[in-house]
Amino acid sequence: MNIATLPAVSTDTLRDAILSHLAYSFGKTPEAAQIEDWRMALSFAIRDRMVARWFEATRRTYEAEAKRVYYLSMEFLIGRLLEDGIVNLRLQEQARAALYDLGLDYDAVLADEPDAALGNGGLGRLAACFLESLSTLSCPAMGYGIRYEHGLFRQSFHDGRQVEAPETWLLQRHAWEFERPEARYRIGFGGQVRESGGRAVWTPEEEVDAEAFDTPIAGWQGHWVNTLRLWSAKAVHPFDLTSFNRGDFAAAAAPEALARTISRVLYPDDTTEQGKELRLKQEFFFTAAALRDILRRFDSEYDDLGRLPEKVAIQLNDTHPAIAGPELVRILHDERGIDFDTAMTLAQGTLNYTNHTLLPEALESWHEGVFGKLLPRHLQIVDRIDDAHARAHPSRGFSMRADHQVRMGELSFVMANRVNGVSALHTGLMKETVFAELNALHPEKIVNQTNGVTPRRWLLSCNPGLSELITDTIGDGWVADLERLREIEPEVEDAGWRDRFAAAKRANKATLSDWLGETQGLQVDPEAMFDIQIKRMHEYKRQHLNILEAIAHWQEIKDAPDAGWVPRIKIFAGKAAPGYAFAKDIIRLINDVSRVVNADQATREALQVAFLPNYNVTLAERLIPAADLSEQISTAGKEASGTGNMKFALNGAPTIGTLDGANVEIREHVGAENFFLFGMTAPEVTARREVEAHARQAIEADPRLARALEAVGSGVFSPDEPDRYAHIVENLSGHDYFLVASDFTDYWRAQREVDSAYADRDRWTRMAALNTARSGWFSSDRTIRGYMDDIWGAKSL
Ligand code: 26V
Repeated sequence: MNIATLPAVSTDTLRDAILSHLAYSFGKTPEAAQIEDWRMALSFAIRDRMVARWFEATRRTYEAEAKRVYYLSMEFLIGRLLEDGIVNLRLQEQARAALYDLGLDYDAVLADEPDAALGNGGLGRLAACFLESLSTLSCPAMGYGIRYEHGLFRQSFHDGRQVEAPETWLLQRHAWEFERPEARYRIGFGGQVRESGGRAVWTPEEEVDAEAFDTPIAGWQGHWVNTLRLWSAKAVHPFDLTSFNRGDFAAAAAPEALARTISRVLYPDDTTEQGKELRLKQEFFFTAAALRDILRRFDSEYDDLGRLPEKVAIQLNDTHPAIAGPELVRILHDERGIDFDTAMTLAQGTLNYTNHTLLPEALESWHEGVFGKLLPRHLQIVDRIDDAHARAHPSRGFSMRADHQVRMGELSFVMANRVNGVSALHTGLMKETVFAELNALHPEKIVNQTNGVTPRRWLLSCNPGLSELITDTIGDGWVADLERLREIEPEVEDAGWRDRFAAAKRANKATLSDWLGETQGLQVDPEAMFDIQIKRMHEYKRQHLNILEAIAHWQEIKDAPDAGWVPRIKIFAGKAAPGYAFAKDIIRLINDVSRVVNADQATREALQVAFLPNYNVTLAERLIPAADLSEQISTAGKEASGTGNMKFALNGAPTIGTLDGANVEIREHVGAENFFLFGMTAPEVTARREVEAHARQAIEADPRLARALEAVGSGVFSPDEPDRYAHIVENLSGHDYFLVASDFTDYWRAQREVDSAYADRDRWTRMAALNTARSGWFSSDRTIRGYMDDIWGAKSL
């Protein structure tokens, strides 16, 4: 069959394709097939429909000699891909009908797919949204990352405590990837650097192979398909026959096991940099393989390396691939013989760097001992880069090599053509704080690109009810042009339309409430307000502020159970880094509070609390469409952007939040009257920390806060171990770096405003609908256009 002429997809052709894959790709009859076989067969049938466009995109890119974009990221938090493929190829009706014909339930087949959880949180999910938008915008682009055998750990609770288990997504066959045994590069570590004929020659001591696995990423309507290329580590000599013949089977298999360690598991701590050698190995492994691949492709098209900046743009997603700077200089200078300064200039014209956090403990730096042992030549090159920069800027007061460290942020900044932050506030703070000095030297370098989310996954496919209403109202042009959601705004004045909007939300809440009943044993009234905070557990995100407010609220309800409370269910979900004890204690506290509060007959009509286990992309897709209220309550200045905040607003959940990250811009877009603002601003936070005993003061001034802390500290929620949370209370009444106590009173006030707004259901629906209508700017299509224009100089084909 000629792939260019794949038949148009009717239900019958799709059903035949599924049956054909079931037989010929998986060797199963329909009678013998398990749900996984059906899911694989359907996935292959869908994937087939992407392949022709994939080849076509490659051909057109070569033909146009277009500039290519390479997105290097340690993490791609993809989630499931089947529904994404079906929705983007617009095959939903056919797929549902074909499965129905085969006696199968569409939703059950989709639900069989494991999440590809190759990321920790915001940074990884952003990379996944960007890939989808790059394809939607027909931008010739490729993502590069690591094919972890184990993604982010699976979370469960024992007695309320987080327990981690390995994640095993690759135990099932992965439908979407193509193994490329021929795309293989040797990556070295350690060893020696010698001089030979005036050139440095690096002879690594240890070598592994990086083997490529390609996943096609189809954009909206499948017009364009880019590639996500993930590297898997393989032994150079997979098997030691001499050991095997000796009968030493463990030693025989050792090379393979050792090599595979590099791509075995995703590091689960996204906040504390521990300087682990294996992590640096992972970083160099995928970055070096990507650069080789990029240069091989460049060489196949052009013969002048001087054109690299004109034809290639490489984006470093945080500092994790920062070794790309020295590695590119090493290849150009040591291997290709270009003089050092020119090599450095070419690299600087090609690389760009996105910063995703200002938290000092998350900024990467490597001790020169570790760095030099693993990458001896790169350490020399970093020193030369640092020298060159110091010579060019004699007044410079910093070094990327201070305190025997290699500071990856400074290195990335110096090696980049453009450096960007991820929200207006964050970019401003970058200029004022961590990169103040570098910004003064290079005032044109830092630009802002406020994050966005893909509307295909985060509205069209996760919220079919609301999507249908929008499409009924304004047509489906909004899917590729999200700012057109503004066109629903006039309808918000129409009572009948508002009823339909409210009905869509209510239906989503009913679905979630059924699911909570079936899977979590929770009985929740869909009429109650669904108040949701879902994100990684971290002190700066202040899940403890939320639970303290819940406790105080519960205490007031107990004081006057019949006072006409607005019923709420507070839903939490999120993972804590395995070594982050405080974050884990907050999980346990929330679980303990939930047990006590949910068992209280006097208050349970008014308030329930739930912590859902194993937060992931799929759970987010389930929760966000059913949310009434979005909790975005970080200490101002700490959340670089947030992207969950955008997903909630888009799905018609107003925010209660601080002026932090992209909350600031969300509030500007949806209107201050449709956003529940509270808390100190970033400058007020800085000033407040200087106030002596600020937490004590705040607690003394607010009896509600005092009483809630008293309950936590005295064991109301942990009667079997009354002082279980003494250290939390001590933290919040003492140092309280994240200013939970100081923001509590205003948070409480804002929550009561939320109550009265929600009680007026028509007013609430109006606010919710205006959030949807005015969130179109937060599409990752807009963000990617910004990168294309301001950073990459790339064009849509
Ligand atoms: C940092 C580190 C530090 C070293 C160990 C491993 C590791 C892994 C990941 C990270 C990245 C943390 C930064 C991050 O995820 N930032 C989030 O980026 C989102 C997308 O821009 C943004 O919306 C969130 O506000 C920001 O916290």
